[in-house]
Amino acid sequence: MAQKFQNLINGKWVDAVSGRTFENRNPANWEEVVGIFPKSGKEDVDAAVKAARAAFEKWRLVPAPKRGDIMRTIGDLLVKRKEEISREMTREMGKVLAETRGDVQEGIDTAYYAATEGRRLFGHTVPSELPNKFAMAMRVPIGVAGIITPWNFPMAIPTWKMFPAILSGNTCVFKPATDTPKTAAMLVEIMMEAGLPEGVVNIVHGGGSEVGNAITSHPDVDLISFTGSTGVGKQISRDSSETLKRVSLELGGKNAQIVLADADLDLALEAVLWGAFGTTGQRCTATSRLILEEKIYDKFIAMLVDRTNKLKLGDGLLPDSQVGPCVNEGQRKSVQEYVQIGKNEGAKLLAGGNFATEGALAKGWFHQPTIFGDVTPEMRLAKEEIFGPVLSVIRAKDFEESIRILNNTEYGLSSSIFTTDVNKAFTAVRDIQAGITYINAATIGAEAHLPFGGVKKTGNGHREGGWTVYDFYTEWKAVYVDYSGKLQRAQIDNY
Ligand code: UN1
Repeated sequence: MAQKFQNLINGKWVDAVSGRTFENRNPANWEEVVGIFPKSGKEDVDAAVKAARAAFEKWRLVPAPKRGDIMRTIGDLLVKRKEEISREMTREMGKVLAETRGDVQEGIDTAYYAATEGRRLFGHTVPSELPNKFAMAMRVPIGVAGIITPWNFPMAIPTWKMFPAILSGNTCVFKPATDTPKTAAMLVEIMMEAGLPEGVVNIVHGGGSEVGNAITSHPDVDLISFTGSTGVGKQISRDSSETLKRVSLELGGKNAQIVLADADLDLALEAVLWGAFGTTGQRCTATSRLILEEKIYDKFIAMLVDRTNKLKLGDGLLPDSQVGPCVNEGQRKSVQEYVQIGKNEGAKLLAGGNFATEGALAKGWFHQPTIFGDVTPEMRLAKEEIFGPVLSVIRAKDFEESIRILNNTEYGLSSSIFTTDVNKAFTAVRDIQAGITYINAATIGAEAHLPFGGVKKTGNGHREGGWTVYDFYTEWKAVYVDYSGKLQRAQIDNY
Protein backbone atom coordinates (compact mmCIF):
# COMPACT_ATOMS: atom_id res chain seq x y z
CA MET A 1 0.00 0.00 0.00
CA ALA A 2 1.34 3.40 -0.97
CA GLN A 3 1.80 5.87 1.86
CA LYS A 4 -0.94 8.48 2.22
CA PHE A 5 -0.06 12.13 2.85
CA GLN A 6 -2.05 15.11 4.07
CA ASN A 7 -2.04 18.89 3.95
CA LEU A 8 -0.61 20.81 6.89
CA ILE A 9 -2.93 23.58 8.01
CA ASN A 10 -2.44 25.44 11.27
CA GLY A 11 -0.11 22.76 12.56
CA LYS A 12 -2.51 19.86 11.89
CA TRP A 13 -2.20 17.23 9.18
CA VAL A 14 -5.56 17.07 7.38
CA ASP A 15 -7.13 15.64 4.22
CA ALA A 16 -8.51 17.88 1.49
CA VAL A 17 -12.02 19.00 2.47
CA SER A 18 -13.36 17.26 -0.64
CA GLY A 19 -11.56 14.01 0.32
CA ARG A 20 -10.11 13.77 -3.20
CA THR A 21 -6.56 12.49 -3.75
CA PHE A 22 -3.95 12.07 -6.49
CA GLU A 23 -1.13 9.59 -7.00
CA ASN A 24 2.53 10.39 -7.43
CA ARG A 25 4.52 7.82 -9.45
CA ASN A 26 8.20 7.15 -10.04
CA PRO A 27 9.17 8.43 -13.51
CA ALA A 28 11.86 5.72 -13.81
CA ASN A 29 9.22 3.05 -13.22
CA TRP A 30 5.66 4.18 -13.61
CA GLU A 31 4.34 1.08 -11.86
CA GLU A 32 5.72 2.31 -8.56
CA VAL A 33 3.46 4.64 -6.59
CA VAL A 34 5.50 6.95 -4.38
CA GLY A 35 2.53 8.27 -2.42
CA ILE A 36 -1.07 9.41 -2.40
CA PHE A 37 -1.66 13.12 -1.80
CA PRO A 38 -4.67 15.37 -1.19
CA LYS A 39 -6.15 16.93 -4.32
CA SER A 40 -7.06 20.18 -2.63
CA GLY A 41 -9.24 23.07 -3.69
CA LYS A 42 -10.20 26.62 -2.80
CA GLU A 43 -11.67 25.72 0.59
CA ASP A 44 -8.35 24.17 1.69
CA VAL A 45 -6.47 27.27 0.55
CA ASP A 46 -8.93 29.49 2.45
CA ALA A 47 -8.25 27.56 5.65
CA ALA A 48 -4.47 27.72 5.11
CA VAL A 49 -4.52 31.47 4.44
CA LYS A 50 -6.63 32.04 7.54
CA ALA A 51 -4.12 30.08 9.63
CA ALA A 52 -1.16 31.90 8.08
CA ARG A 53 -2.78 35.29 8.72
CA ALA A 54 -3.44 34.50 12.38
CA ALA A 55 0.09 33.12 12.84
CA PHE A 56 1.61 36.22 11.22
CA GLU A 57 0.34 38.46 14.02
CA LYS A 58 2.49 36.55 16.52
CA TRP A 59 5.38 35.47 14.32
CA ARG A 60 6.20 39.04 13.24
CA LEU A 61 6.90 39.83 16.93
CA VAL A 62 9.41 37.02 17.45
CA PRO A 63 12.92 38.55 17.37
CA ALA A 64 14.63 37.82 14.07
CA PRO A 65 17.67 36.15 15.73
CA LYS A 66 15.24 33.71 17.37
CA ARG A 67 13.61 33.03 14.02
CA GLY A 68 17.16 32.43 12.80
CA ASP A 69 17.74 29.85 15.53
CA ILE A 70 14.86 27.80 14.12
CA MET A 71 16.39 28.11 10.65
CA ARG A 72 19.63 26.69 12.01
CA THR A 73 17.77 23.71 13.48
CA ILE A 74 16.03 23.18 10.13
CA GLY A 75 19.48 23.11 8.51
CA ASP A 76 20.72 20.60 11.06
CA LEU A 77 17.71 18.32 10.48
CA LEU A 78 18.19 18.52 6.72
CA VAL A 79 21.82 17.49 7.17
CA LYS A 80 20.69 14.51 9.25
CA ARG A 81 18.10 13.39 6.72
CA LYS A 82 19.97 14.41 3.56
CA GLU A 83 20.44 10.89 2.21
CA GLU A 84 16.89 9.76 2.91
CA ILE A 85 15.37 12.88 1.31
CA SER A 86 17.70 12.64 -1.71
CA ARG A 87 16.61 9.05 -2.36
CA GLU A 88 12.93 9.92 -2.10
CA MET A 89 13.45 12.88 -4.40
CA THR A 90 15.09 10.69 -7.04
CA ARG A 91 12.21 8.27 -6.71
CA GLU A 92 9.62 10.96 -7.30
CA MET A 93 11.22 13.08 -10.01
CA GLY A 94 13.99 10.99 -11.52
CA LYS A 95 17.23 12.97 -11.45
CA VAL A 96 20.29 11.01 -10.38
CA LEU A 97 21.25 10.70 -6.73
CA ALA A 98 24.33 12.93 -6.96
CA GLU A 99 22.05 15.70 -8.17
CA THR A 100 19.29 15.21 -5.62
CA ARG A 101 21.97 15.33 -2.94
CA GLY A 102 23.09 18.64 -4.43
CA ASP A 103 19.49 19.85 -4.36
CA VAL A 104 19.12 19.05 -0.64
CA GLN A 105 22.50 20.68 -0.01
CA GLU A 106 21.20 23.92 -1.55
CA GLY A 107 18.39 23.79 0.99
CA ILE A 108 20.90 23.30 3.79
CA ASP A 109 23.02 26.23 2.57
CA THR A 110 19.91 28.40 2.36
CA ALA A 111 18.87 27.47 5.91
CA TYR A 112 22.26 28.36 7.39
CA TYR A 113 22.38 31.61 5.41
CA ALA A 114 18.91 32.52 6.73
CA ALA A 115 20.00 31.64 10.27
CA THR A 116 22.77 34.23 10.15
CA GLU A 117 20.59 36.78 8.36
CA GLY A 118 18.45 36.77 11.52
CA ARG A 119 21.30 38.68 13.16
CA ARG A 120 21.65 41.10 10.25
CA LEU A 121 18.51 42.21 8.39
CA PHE A 122 20.36 45.51 8.17
CA GLY A 123 18.55 48.79 7.89
CA HIS A 124 20.00 52.29 7.53
CA THR A 125 20.43 55.20 9.88
CA VAL A 126 20.86 58.52 8.11
CA PRO A 127 21.18 62.09 9.37
CA SER A 128 18.04 64.17 9.50
CA GLU A 129 18.07 67.62 7.88
CA LEU A 130 16.66 69.02 11.15
CA PRO A 131 18.44 69.38 14.50
CA ASN A 132 17.60 67.00 17.33
CA LYS A 133 15.90 64.58 15.03
CA PHE A 134 16.87 60.99 14.32
CA ALA A 135 16.12 59.20 11.04
CA MET A 136 16.32 55.55 10.11
CA ALA A 137 14.85 52.99 7.76
CA MET A 138 14.17 49.43 8.79
CA ARG A 139 12.87 46.25 7.22
CA VAL A 140 9.46 45.00 8.29
CA PRO A 141 7.69 41.79 7.34
CA ILE A 142 4.79 41.96 4.89
CA GLY A 143 2.30 39.22 5.77
CA VAL A 144 1.20 36.01 4.09
CA ALA A 145 3.32 34.65 1.25
CA GLY A 146 1.96 32.25 -1.38
CA ILE A 147 4.77 29.95 -2.48
CA ILE A 148 4.29 28.07 -5.76
CA THR A 149 7.16 25.84 -6.81
CA PRO A 150 8.24 23.55 -9.67
CA TRP A 151 9.31 19.91 -9.65
CA ASN A 152 12.86 20.22 -10.98
CA PHE A 153 14.38 21.46 -7.70
CA PRO A 154 11.87 20.15 -5.17
CA MET A 155 14.00 21.11 -2.17
CA ALA A 156 16.23 24.01 -3.25
CA ILE A 157 13.52 26.21 -4.75
CA PRO A 158 10.96 25.96 -1.90
CA THR A 159 13.75 26.72 0.59
CA TRP A 160 15.00 29.70 -1.49
CA LYS A 161 11.54 31.13 -1.09
CA MET A 162 10.25 30.01 2.30
CA PHE A 163 13.35 30.37 4.45
CA PRO A 164 13.90 34.07 3.73
CA ALA A 165 10.13 34.68 3.86
CA ILE A 166 9.83 33.13 7.30
CA LEU A 167 13.10 34.52 8.64
CA SER A 168 11.82 37.98 7.71
CA GLY A 169 8.68 37.42 9.80
CA ASN A 170 6.17 36.43 7.13
CA THR A 171 4.09 33.25 7.09
CA CYS A 172 3.61 30.87 4.16
CA VAL A 173 1.03 28.92 2.21
CA PHE A 174 3.05 26.48 0.14
CA LYS A 175 1.81 24.70 -2.98
CA PRO A 176 4.45 22.31 -4.28
CA ALA A 177 4.36 20.82 -7.80
CA THR A 178 2.16 17.74 -8.10
CA ASP A 179 5.16 15.78 -9.42
CA THR A 180 7.15 16.32 -6.22
CA PRO A 181 4.80 16.44 -3.24
CA LYS A 182 6.79 13.99 -1.15
CA THR A 183 9.98 16.04 -0.92
CA ALA A 184 7.78 19.00 -0.03
CA ALA A 185 6.00 17.02 2.69
CA MET A 186 9.35 15.98 4.19
CA LEU A 187 10.57 19.57 4.15
CA VAL A 188 7.50 20.89 5.94
CA GLU A 189 7.65 18.08 8.48
CA ILE A 190 11.24 19.12 9.27
CA MET A 191 10.28 22.79 9.52
CA MET A 192 7.65 21.92 12.13
CA GLU A 193 9.98 19.60 14.00
CA ALA A 194 12.51 22.44 14.21
CA GLY A 195 10.01 24.45 16.23
CA LEU A 196 8.04 26.72 13.89
CA PRO A 197 4.78 27.72 15.56
CA GLU A 198 1.49 26.43 14.11
CA GLY A 199 0.36 28.25 10.99
CA VAL A 200 3.74 29.78 10.09
CA VAL A 201 4.10 27.22 7.32
CA ASN A 202 1.09 25.53 5.72
CA ILE A 203 1.17 23.12 2.81
CA VAL A 204 -1.72 22.62 0.40
CA HIS A 205 -1.17 19.92 -2.22
CA GLY A 206 -2.89 19.96 -5.59
CA GLY A 207 -2.91 21.38 -9.10
CA GLY A 208 -2.26 24.86 -10.40
CA SER A 209 -5.74 25.50 -11.69
CA GLU A 210 -7.33 24.75 -8.34
CA VAL A 211 -4.84 25.39 -5.55
CA GLY A 212 -2.52 27.76 -7.44
CA ASN A 213 -5.32 29.99 -8.68
CA ALA A 214 -6.96 30.09 -5.27
CA ILE A 215 -3.68 31.35 -3.78
CA THR A 216 -2.88 33.93 -6.45
CA SER A 217 -6.35 35.45 -6.36
CA HIS A 218 -6.82 35.31 -2.58
CA PRO A 219 -7.41 38.79 -1.13
CA ASP A 220 -5.54 37.98 2.07
CA VAL A 221 -2.31 36.78 0.43
CA ASP A 222 0.19 39.65 0.24
CA LEU A 223 3.07 38.10 -1.67
CA ILE A 224 3.46 35.49 -4.38
CA SER A 225 6.71 33.80 -5.27
CA PHE A 226 6.52 31.57 -8.31
CA THR A 227 9.05 29.60 -10.35
CA GLY A 228 7.83 27.99 -13.55
CA SER A 229 6.86 28.73 -17.12
CA THR A 230 6.58 32.19 -18.64
CA GLY A 231 2.96 31.48 -19.65
CA VAL A 232 1.88 30.67 -16.10
CA GLY A 233 3.97 33.57 -14.77
CA LYS A 234 2.04 36.03 -16.93
CA GLN A 235 -1.24 34.54 -15.74
CA ILE A 236 -0.17 34.88 -12.09
CA SER A 237 0.84 38.47 -12.72
CA ARG A 238 -2.63 39.19 -14.12
CA ASP A 239 -4.51 37.34 -11.36
CA SER A 240 -2.63 38.97 -8.54
CA SER A 241 -2.86 42.49 -9.96
CA GLU A 242 -6.48 42.76 -8.81
CA THR A 243 -5.34 42.66 -5.16
CA LEU A 244 -2.00 44.44 -5.83
CA LYS A 245 0.17 41.65 -4.53
CA ARG A 246 3.92 41.81 -4.63
CA VAL A 247 4.96 39.11 -7.08
CA SER A 248 8.34 37.51 -7.75
CA LEU A 249 8.55 35.46 -10.94
CA GLU A 250 11.37 33.16 -12.02
CA LEU A 251 10.42 31.98 -15.49
CA GLY A 252 11.85 30.44 -18.64
CA GLY A 253 15.34 30.35 -20.02
CA LYS A 254 17.10 29.58 -23.30
CA ASN A 255 20.60 29.54 -21.93
CA ALA A 256 23.64 29.32 -24.14
CA GLN A 257 27.23 28.26 -23.76
CA ILE A 258 29.72 29.86 -26.13
CA VAL A 259 32.96 28.06 -26.99
CA LEU A 260 35.60 30.20 -28.67
CA ALA A 261 38.44 28.76 -30.72
CA ASP A 262 41.00 29.64 -28.02
CA ALA A 263 39.13 27.73 -25.30
CA ASP A 264 40.17 24.65 -23.39
CA LEU A 265 37.98 22.33 -25.46
CA ASP A 266 38.10 19.36 -23.10
CA LEU A 267 36.86 21.52 -20.26
CA ALA A 268 34.18 23.10 -22.46
CA LEU A 269 33.05 19.60 -23.43
CA GLU A 270 32.61 18.47 -19.82
CA ALA A 271 30.66 21.65 -19.11
CA VAL A 272 28.23 21.32 -21.99
CA LEU A 273 27.52 17.65 -21.23
CA TRP A 274 26.73 18.62 -17.64
CA GLY A 275 24.84 21.77 -18.56
CA ALA A 276 22.72 20.22 -21.30
CA PHE A 277 21.99 16.76 -19.93
CA GLY A 278 22.28 17.16 -16.14
CA THR A 279 18.79 16.90 -14.60
CA THR A 280 17.85 15.52 -18.05
CA GLY A 281 17.93 19.11 -19.30
CA GLN A 282 15.08 20.02 -16.99
CA ARG A 283 16.62 23.04 -15.33
CA CYS A 284 15.81 26.70 -15.78
CA THR A 285 19.56 27.09 -16.10
CA ALA A 286 20.10 24.18 -18.53
CA THR A 287 22.34 24.70 -21.54
CA SER A 288 19.87 24.67 -24.37
CA ARG A 289 22.06 26.29 -27.04
CA LEU A 290 25.72 25.71 -27.78
CA ILE A 291 27.36 28.44 -29.83
CA LEU A 292 30.61 27.33 -31.43
CA GLU A 293 33.15 29.52 -33.14
CA GLU A 294 33.28 28.31 -36.72
CA LYS A 295 36.95 27.27 -36.65
CA ILE A 296 36.35 24.56 -34.05
CA TYR A 297 32.79 23.58 -35.05
CA ASP A 298 33.52 20.22 -36.69
CA LYS A 299 36.14 19.17 -34.17
CA PHE A 300 33.98 20.03 -31.16
CA ILE A 301 30.87 18.42 -32.62
CA ALA A 302 32.78 15.16 -33.11
CA MET A 303 33.96 15.20 -29.49
CA LEU A 304 30.48 16.07 -28.24
CA VAL A 305 28.54 13.49 -30.20
CA ASP A 306 30.93 10.75 -29.18
CA ARG A 307 30.54 11.51 -25.48
CA THR A 308 26.79 12.10 -25.68
CA ASN A 309 26.22 8.69 -27.23
CA LYS A 310 28.05 7.14 -24.28
CA LEU A 311 25.93 8.77 -21.58
CA LYS A 312 24.27 6.10 -19.48
CA LEU A 313 20.55 6.48 -19.03
CA GLY A 314 18.93 4.79 -16.09
CA ASP A 315 17.14 4.88 -12.78
CA GLY A 316 18.78 7.70 -10.82
CA LEU A 317 19.14 5.46 -7.78
CA LEU A 318 21.58 3.16 -9.62
CA PRO A 319 25.21 4.22 -9.16
CA ASP A 320 26.18 4.14 -12.84
CA SER A 321 23.22 6.15 -14.18
CA GLN A 322 24.20 9.54 -15.57
CA VAL A 323 20.90 10.73 -17.02
CA GLY A 324 17.51 9.98 -15.48
CA PRO A 325 14.05 10.01 -17.08
CA CYS A 326 11.89 13.00 -17.99
CA VAL A 327 9.64 13.83 -15.07
CA ASN A 328 6.41 12.57 -16.63
CA GLU A 329 4.72 11.43 -19.79
CA GLY A 330 3.70 14.93 -20.88
CA GLN A 331 7.24 16.22 -20.55
CA ARG A 332 8.68 13.39 -22.63
CA LYS A 333 6.01 13.94 -25.26
CA SER A 334 6.84 17.60 -25.45
CA VAL A 335 10.55 16.75 -25.94
CA GLN A 336 9.57 14.41 -28.76
CA GLU A 337 7.50 17.16 -30.37
CA TYR A 338 10.54 19.44 -30.38
CA VAL A 339 12.60 16.72 -32.02
CA GLN A 340 10.01 16.63 -34.80
CA ILE A 341 9.97 20.43 -35.04
CA GLY A 342 13.79 20.41 -35.34
CA LYS A 343 13.69 17.86 -38.15
CA ASN A 344 10.98 19.79 -39.98
CA GLU A 345 12.93 23.02 -39.67
CA GLY A 346 15.93 21.40 -41.32
CA ALA A 347 18.25 21.16 -38.35
CA LYS A 348 20.64 18.20 -38.47
CA LEU A 349 19.99 15.45 -35.93
CA LEU A 350 23.45 14.44 -34.65
CA ALA A 351 22.63 12.29 -31.62
CA GLY A 352 19.62 10.72 -29.92
CA GLY A 353 16.20 11.83 -31.08
CA ASN A 354 14.10 9.01 -29.68
CA PHE A 355 12.54 7.60 -26.56
CA ALA A 356 14.87 5.18 -24.78
CA THR A 357 12.97 1.97 -24.07
CA GLU A 358 15.54 -0.84 -23.96
CA GLY A 359 15.59 -3.29 -21.05
CA ALA A 360 15.22 -1.65 -17.66
CA LEU A 361 14.20 1.64 -19.29
CA ALA A 362 10.94 0.21 -20.65
CA LYS A 363 8.75 1.44 -17.82
CA GLY A 364 10.20 4.91 -17.43
CA TRP A 365 9.84 8.23 -19.26
CA PHE A 366 13.34 8.05 -20.71
CA HIS A 367 14.43 10.08 -23.71
CA GLN A 368 17.82 9.86 -25.38
CA PRO A 369 20.15 12.83 -24.96
CA THR A 370 19.67 14.62 -28.27
CA ILE A 371 21.79 17.03 -30.29
CA PHE A 372 20.81 19.10 -33.31
CA GLY A 373 23.53 20.73 -35.40
CA ASP A 374 23.29 23.48 -38.03
CA VAL A 375 20.62 25.22 -36.02
CA THR A 376 20.03 28.79 -37.15
CA PRO A 377 18.82 31.61 -34.91
CA GLU A 378 15.36 31.88 -36.48
CA MET A 379 14.46 28.22 -35.84
CA ARG A 380 12.06 27.42 -33.00
CA LEU A 381 14.74 25.06 -31.70
CA ALA A 382 16.93 28.09 -31.08
CA LYS A 383 14.21 30.19 -29.49
CA GLU A 384 11.87 28.13 -27.34
CA GLU A 385 12.54 26.61 -23.95
CA ILE A 386 12.38 22.82 -24.37
CA PHE A 387 13.02 21.71 -20.78
CA GLY A 388 14.43 18.34 -21.76
CA PRO A 389 17.61 16.67 -23.02
CA VAL A 390 17.87 18.52 -26.33
CA LEU A 391 20.85 20.68 -27.28
CA SER A 392 20.84 22.97 -30.33
CA VAL A 393 24.23 23.83 -31.81
CA ILE A 394 24.70 27.10 -33.66
CA ARG A 395 27.75 28.37 -35.59
CA ALA A 396 29.26 31.81 -35.02
CA LYS A 397 31.78 33.53 -37.29
CA ASP A 398 33.67 35.11 -34.43
CA PHE A 399 33.46 36.34 -30.84
CA GLU A 400 31.24 39.35 -31.63
CA GLU A 401 28.76 37.24 -33.54
CA SER A 402 28.67 34.64 -30.76
CA ILE A 403 27.56 37.31 -28.27
CA ARG A 404 24.92 38.59 -30.69
CA ILE A 405 23.53 35.07 -31.09
CA LEU A 406 23.58 34.45 -27.36
CA ASN A 407 21.58 37.65 -26.76
CA ASN A 408 19.13 36.91 -29.56
CA THR A 409 16.49 35.40 -27.28
CA GLU A 410 13.57 36.68 -25.29
CA TYR A 411 15.00 35.12 -22.14
CA GLY A 412 18.03 35.97 -20.02
CA LEU A 413 18.71 33.65 -17.09
CA SER A 414 22.09 31.92 -17.34
CA SER A 415 24.97 32.11 -19.82
CA SER A 416 28.47 30.83 -20.24
CA ILE A 417 31.57 31.45 -22.32
CA PHE A 418 34.71 29.39 -22.67
CA THR A 419 37.79 31.36 -23.64
CA THR A 420 41.35 31.81 -22.44
CA ASP A 421 41.40 35.44 -23.56
CA VAL A 422 40.80 37.66 -20.54
CA ASN A 423 39.78 40.61 -22.72
CA LYS A 424 37.06 38.60 -24.39
CA ALA A 425 35.94 37.20 -21.05
CA PHE A 426 35.40 40.65 -19.56
CA THR A 427 33.80 41.98 -22.73
CA ALA A 428 31.37 39.06 -22.50
CA VAL A 429 30.62 39.85 -18.84
CA ARG A 430 29.76 43.39 -19.93
CA ASP A 431 27.72 42.58 -23.04
CA ILE A 432 25.84 39.37 -22.28
CA GLN A 433 22.23 40.04 -21.34
CA ALA A 434 21.57 37.57 -18.52
CA GLY A 435 21.16 37.45 -14.77
CA ILE A 436 24.02 34.96 -14.46
CA THR A 437 27.22 34.69 -16.52
CA TYR A 438 29.83 31.98 -16.06
CA ILE A 439 33.36 32.22 -17.44
CA ASN A 440 34.83 28.80 -18.14
CA ALA A 441 32.03 27.02 -16.28
CA ALA A 442 28.70 25.44 -17.22
CA THR A 443 25.41 27.37 -17.21
CA ILE A 444 24.31 25.43 -14.14
CA GLY A 445 25.81 25.67 -10.68
CA ALA A 446 24.34 28.73 -9.02
CA GLU A 447 25.30 29.05 -5.34
CA ALA A 448 22.76 29.81 -2.62
CA HIS A 449 24.38 33.03 -1.40
CA LEU A 450 24.43 34.89 -4.73
CA PRO A 451 21.54 36.59 -6.54
CA PHE A 452 19.57 34.17 -8.73
CA GLY A 453 17.26 35.37 -11.47
CA GLY A 454 17.19 36.67 -14.98
CA VAL A 455 16.53 39.58 -17.28
CA LYS A 456 14.02 40.03 -20.11
CA LYS A 457 11.15 37.49 -20.09
CA THR A 458 12.88 35.31 -17.51
CA GLY A 459 11.34 37.27 -14.69
CA ASN A 460 10.05 40.54 -13.35
CA GLY A 461 13.22 41.95 -11.86
CA HIS A 462 13.41 40.21 -8.50
CA ARG A 463 16.27 38.00 -7.36
CA GLU A 464 16.25 34.96 -5.14
CA GLY A 465 19.29 33.82 -3.21
CA GLY A 466 21.78 35.61 -1.01
CA TRP A 467 21.01 39.03 0.44
CA THR A 468 18.89 40.12 -2.52
CA VAL A 469 15.90 37.91 -1.77
CA TYR A 470 15.36 39.79 1.52
CA ASP A 471 14.40 42.85 -0.51
CA PHE A 472 11.44 40.91 -1.79
CA TYR A 473 10.25 39.58 1.55
CA THR A 474 10.46 42.84 3.50
CA GLU A 475 8.98 46.28 3.22
CA TRP A 476 10.98 49.41 4.12
CA LYS A 477 9.66 51.57 6.91
CA ALA A 478 11.13 55.05 7.43
CA VAL A 479 11.16 56.19 11.06
CA TYR A 480 11.74 59.74 12.33
CA VAL A 481 12.25 60.49 16.02
CA ASP A 482 12.09 64.17 16.88
CA TYR A 483 13.64 64.95 20.27
CA SER A 484 13.68 68.75 19.88
CA GLY A 485 10.45 69.24 21.82
CA LYS A 486 9.02 71.52 19.15
CA LEU A 487 7.28 71.19 15.81
CA GLN A 488 9.97 71.11 13.14
CA ARG A 489 8.69 71.30 9.59
CA ALA A 490 10.91 69.51 7.09
CA GLN A 491 11.68 71.45 3.89
CA ILE A 492 10.09 74.56 5.43
CA ASP A 493 11.80 75.55 8.67
CA ASN A 494 15.24 74.71 7.43
CA TYR A 495 15.61 76.49 4.10
C1 UN1 B 1 16.62 25.91 -11.62
O1 UN1 B 1 17.04 25.44 -12.65
O2 UN1 B 1 15.41 26.14 -11.51
O3 UN1 B 1 22.41 26.55 -10.90
C2 UN1 B 1 17.46 26.19 -10.43
C3 UN1 B 1 21.70 25.57 -10.86
C4 UN1 B 1 21.04 25.17 -9.57
C5 UN1 B 1 19.72 25.85 -9.43
C6 UN1 B 1 18.86 25.76 -10.64
N1 UN1 B 1 21.90 25.47 -8.49
O4 UN1 B 1 21.48 24.92 -11.86
